[in-house]
Amino acid sequence: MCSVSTFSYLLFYALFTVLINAQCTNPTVRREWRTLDRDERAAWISAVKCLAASPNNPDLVATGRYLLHPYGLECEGEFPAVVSKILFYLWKILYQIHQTGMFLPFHRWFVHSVEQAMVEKYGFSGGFPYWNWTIDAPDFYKSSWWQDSDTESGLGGWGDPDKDYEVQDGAFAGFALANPSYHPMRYQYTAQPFAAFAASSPTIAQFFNSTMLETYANSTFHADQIAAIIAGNPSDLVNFQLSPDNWICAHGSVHAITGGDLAGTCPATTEDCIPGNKWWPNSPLFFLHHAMIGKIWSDWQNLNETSATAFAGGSVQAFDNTTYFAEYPTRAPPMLNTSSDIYMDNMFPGATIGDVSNHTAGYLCYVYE
Ligand SMILES: [Cu+2]
Repeated sequence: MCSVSTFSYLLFYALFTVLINAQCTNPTVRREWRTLDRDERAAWISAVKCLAASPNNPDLVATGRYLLHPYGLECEGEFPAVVSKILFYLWKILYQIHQTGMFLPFHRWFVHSVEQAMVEKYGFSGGFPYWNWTIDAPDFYKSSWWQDSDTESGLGGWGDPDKDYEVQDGAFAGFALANPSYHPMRYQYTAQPFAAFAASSPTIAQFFNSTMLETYANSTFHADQIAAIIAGNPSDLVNFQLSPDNWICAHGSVHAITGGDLAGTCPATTEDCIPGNKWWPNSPLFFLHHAMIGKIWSDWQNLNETSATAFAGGSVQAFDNTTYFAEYPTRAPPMLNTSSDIYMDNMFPGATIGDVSNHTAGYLCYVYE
C-alpha cells in the first residue's frame, strides 16, 4: 500500500532546509542486504515499489544532455502507473555521471535522495541496505544472492531463458520497467560480458583489447581485490576512482554479469534496440549496488584525512581517442570542483560535490556496518 500525503511531501522539503545545519548525532546504519530480517527487506521493497509507482516530479527539467542518448526523446512522456519512472530518469544522464568526476558524488547523492523520498513519502525507516557482491564473486551464478524467492521480501533469482530472461520469482517478478521499452524486469547471467558491451558502440570498442574482451566479470570483484582498491592510492582520488569506474572494473562488472535490467541485452519485444549499458539503472538492484560503491568510497575516505576530503575530476568523458583518454583519467575539462552542482535537474533537492564528501555531516547522516 502506498499512501502519500501531500503535506508530508511538502514538509519534507521544508525540513530539508532546516536539516542542513543539524548535527549528525544519530546516524542511520547501512547494512548488507542479507543481514536484514524479513520485515526489513519487505519494508525496503515496498517503499521502492511505491516510489516507482509515484508520479514524476513536476519540477523535473529536461536538459540538453538527454539528447545525447539515441533513445532519449522516444522515451519522454507519461507511462502507465507501475512503470519505474524514477529509475528511468537516471539512465538519461548516463554520459555525465560515468567516467567523469561526477561518478562518486552523483551516485552518493542519488542513493541518499531516493532513500529520503522513501522515508518521507512511504514510511521507510531509513538505513539504506547495500549489496556486498564480494560475497558472490566466487560463484556468482549460484550464490545466495539469487536464492530468495519470497514474494514480499525476496529479490528473486535469475530470469528464465525460455521467457526472455524475465524474472519469475521474488517480490520483483513482473516489475514493470520503461526502458528501452515497456517490459517486465529481466536478469541474464553473462560470465564474459565485455565483448558484447564493446560491440554496442564503436566509441567504446576502441578502448578494449582482446584480453579485456574475454575477461570473466567476476574476476574483478573478489574481496581481496576490493580491499586492495581501498588500501591503494591513498589521497589520490583520480586513481582510486578509476578502480571502480574504468572499462573493466568492479562497478561495471557487477552490472554486466547480472545483465538484463542491470545492463544487458535488449528485451525481445523491443525494436531497433542497441544492447549494452543504456538501462543500467533499471533494476532496483541498482541502488543496492551503488550503496556498495558508496561504501567502498567511504572505506577509502576513512583511511586518512586527506582522502576524506579529496576531490578531482572533469565534467566530460574523454572518449575522443585512447591518448586523450589516458591524459584525463577522471575526464576532461571543464574541470569540476567541490562547489560544482551535482546534476539533479530538480528531481531531488540539489547539492554540491563538497556537500557529499562527508556522509556524517551536512545533508548526510549515515554510517556503514
Ligand atoms: Cu552503476
